[in-house]
Amino acid sequence: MNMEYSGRDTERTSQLPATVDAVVIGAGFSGLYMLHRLVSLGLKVQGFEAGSGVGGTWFWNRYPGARCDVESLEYSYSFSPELEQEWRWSKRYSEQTEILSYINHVADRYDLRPLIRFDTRIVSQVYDETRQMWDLVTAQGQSIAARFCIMATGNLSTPRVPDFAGIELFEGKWYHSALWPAEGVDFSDQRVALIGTGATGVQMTPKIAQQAKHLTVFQRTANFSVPARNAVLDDEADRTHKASYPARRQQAARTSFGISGVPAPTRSALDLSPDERARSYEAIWAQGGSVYFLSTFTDLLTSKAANDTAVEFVNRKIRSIVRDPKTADLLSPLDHPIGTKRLCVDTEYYETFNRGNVSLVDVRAAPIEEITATGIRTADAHYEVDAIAFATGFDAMTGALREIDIRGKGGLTLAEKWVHGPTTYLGLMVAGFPNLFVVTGPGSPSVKGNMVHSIEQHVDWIAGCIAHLRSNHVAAIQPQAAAERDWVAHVNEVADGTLYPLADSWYSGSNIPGKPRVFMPYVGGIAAYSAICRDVVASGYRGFALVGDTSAL
Ligand code: N01
Repeated sequence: MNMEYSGRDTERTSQLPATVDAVVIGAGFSGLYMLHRLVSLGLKVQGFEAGSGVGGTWFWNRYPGARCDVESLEYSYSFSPELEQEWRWSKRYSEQTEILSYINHVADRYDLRPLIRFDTRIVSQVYDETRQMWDLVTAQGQSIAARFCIMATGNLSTPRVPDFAGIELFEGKWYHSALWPAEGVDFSDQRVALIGTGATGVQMTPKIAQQAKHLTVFQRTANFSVPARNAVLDDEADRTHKASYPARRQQAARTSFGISGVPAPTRSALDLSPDERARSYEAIWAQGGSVYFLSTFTDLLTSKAANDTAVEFVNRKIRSIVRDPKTADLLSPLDHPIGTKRLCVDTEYYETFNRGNVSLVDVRAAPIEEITATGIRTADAHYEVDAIAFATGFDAMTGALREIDIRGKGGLTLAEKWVHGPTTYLGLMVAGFPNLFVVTGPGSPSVKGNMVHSIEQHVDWIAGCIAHLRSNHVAAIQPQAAAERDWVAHVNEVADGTLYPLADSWYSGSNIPGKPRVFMPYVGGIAAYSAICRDVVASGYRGFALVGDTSAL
């Protein structure tokens, strides 16, 4: 196998503590903040991270063009006013290297690194009902016990490398976007194939095209993309934003997406004349950004007729940018309402198809049949390439949890419990798995908004819950089965009131053959969700069973 990456599955060998109060798995945005909160509460904690450094998503996804599509002043921690003020973002949307530097800065500033065992995967996690403790084992067989386990394992952290026939015969190099070599890849003078046109492929395309001799993009499904309009963050914009940071964070918490500064829509797309509507879309297109675009009107994600107006606008834009009409047609999505799959944000994606060294291949019409020693064979042609970049996505939301052999009460595995799809209460906990918390799990808004905002909200909730249990000498908390059932029904009911179920996407597991089709994120909005979480606490952890007395242990 020629896939190149570094930092996986090696382990430091020094002894682990036999027992800690809490284990935190994952050292991305979630894991780091969770560690910080638990240490502040006085808990003895141990963090684990499969990679050789902190950063999670931003550690692994080093592909060309990787950057966040939420503005950096929003996509950053709010827990520390000092941190907010001292960090200076250089761009409206920061690139991966800058976000990774920020996360490293946070790890050092709060002295979190010594708490983390790097290069270490947890492979098994078993709940002992007698001791009311979790027993965990690492890939190399080291053990540790903890009362609380916090899964900060991420929503998009299990890369999906398709098992194309013949891949082992390929004589060039191939790479997956989420396992990209830390030292980068030089595609100069190479013929490169890019497979996948989701958010990742859309970011990679212009960057690889600038370097490669020729880039062939293999597209199965066209995706909508809107321009980022990325720009240098000037001193004035930085100062203004930072001067009102607390108010902005509070405003973000009152929105659906957890982002401040996006005007709340007030009108239906259907209330305007075609000319007025076109002017609104043009203004938002010029401003850039996906959340802005989807906030143009109140009903873009709930009314098919309203959504169709946005589809028509973007498809018209594509045809105005891409000179070859056949390529423009192929790039125009027809199979899903805009925004029901992740709306991509790009820098010159469509423009890139006007370059002489870029071609687009429709692998829906003629699917990829095999990878050969020298290229890619589709149903109707063979494409000679020197390198392949896979932007084929992830086993999202449940993949990282299912990779670990997690066994709760009665020996039930999480994989068995979730055989028909994930079930959680609030996306935070699973019935039958006491003291196991999931940060931004299935059933929470997570990927449907500003991840860092959602992460902080979850971590604060979990920290508050653990503090409550400890001060009341409660040994364990878990959801009641009925509360979990009701929450899953509510998540589905809310999704069914929108257009989201009309798309095949990783939101519903449909990108992974055999994965149960269940719409996983909660799309009721961050503000509504946070209010429910607060209310559950205020009503004495409604829907949870709190059991056992630690003073007797
Ligand atoms: O993955 P995807 P992604 N043959 O699953 C194609 C976040 N993110 O890594 O649609 C041919 O969206 C597949 O085709 P199809 C963001 O949340 C954020 O791009 O299944 N093609 C699709 O085109 C995002 O949604 C940022 O027909 C195959 C692509 O691979 C999430 O990560 C940037 C194939 C996979 O698209 C995942 O995005 C990047 C096959 N056998 C990512 N198998 C920002 O913040 C798969 N495909 C900006």
